[in-house]
Amino acid sequence: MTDTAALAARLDTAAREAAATTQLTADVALAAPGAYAVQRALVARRLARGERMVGVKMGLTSRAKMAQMGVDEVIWGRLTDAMWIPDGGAVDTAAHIHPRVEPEVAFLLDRTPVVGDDFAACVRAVAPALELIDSRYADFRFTLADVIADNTSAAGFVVGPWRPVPDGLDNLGVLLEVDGEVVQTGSTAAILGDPRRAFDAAVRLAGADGITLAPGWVVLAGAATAAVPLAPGSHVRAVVEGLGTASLTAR
Ligand code: 0L1
Ligand code: MG
Repeated sequence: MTDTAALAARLDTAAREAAATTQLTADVALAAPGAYAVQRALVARRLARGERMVGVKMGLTSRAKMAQMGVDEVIWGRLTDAMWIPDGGAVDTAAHIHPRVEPEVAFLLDRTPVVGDDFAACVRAVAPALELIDSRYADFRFTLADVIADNTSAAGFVVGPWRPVPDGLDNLGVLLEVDGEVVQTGSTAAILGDPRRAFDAAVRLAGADGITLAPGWVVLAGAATAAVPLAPGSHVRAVVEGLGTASLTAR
């Protein structure tokens, strides 16, 4: 087994057994290109088990998360159908290591975009969304290369009702509620200043890795607030001004 395959297998096992592993970078030298190769191999294992790609997610899209990681570029990960949680659906917390949720905005692609394409010409609809993240590393601690290899902590996502793209997306109020209590407030401005920039980044970064974004795929634009831990029994709802809500219940 190559290093890349072995590292992907290690992260895959950690996710499937809900048992944290140590950072890959504690054992091997890894920079972003090698880390994306591990991510590709990691998701290839899921695809070999019958999952299919349904989109991509952008990560570290807020200035706060970028500063925390000491980077000035967003990262991206792959979404498969097995990660798609129906709106209002249930998440088994025992199937994850230390799951967290964050409110996001999702885009539905109408056609395959190329770099420089106009957002409005390529995106058919927009929706409020929740991302379930679960680092496969102990204590949710990692370097940039580690988190890229770990498919940018992607574990699941909920998409609320799709609606036509409104005129302005750059400053919509966002709430994250747990059991009816507001636990985080933010704005879509936290997503790269305007979540439409996440679409541009998705096209550029996934395209550079040979990924063709397909009509019907979802782009998760990034978090509008900090993520919060997902506790068993809790009901979580993202509310995005003018777009509606997306929710899940944790078991
Ligand atoms: O979706 C995200 O922004 C998460 C990116 C990875 C960092 C984290 O797990 O918080
Ligand atoms: Mg996210």
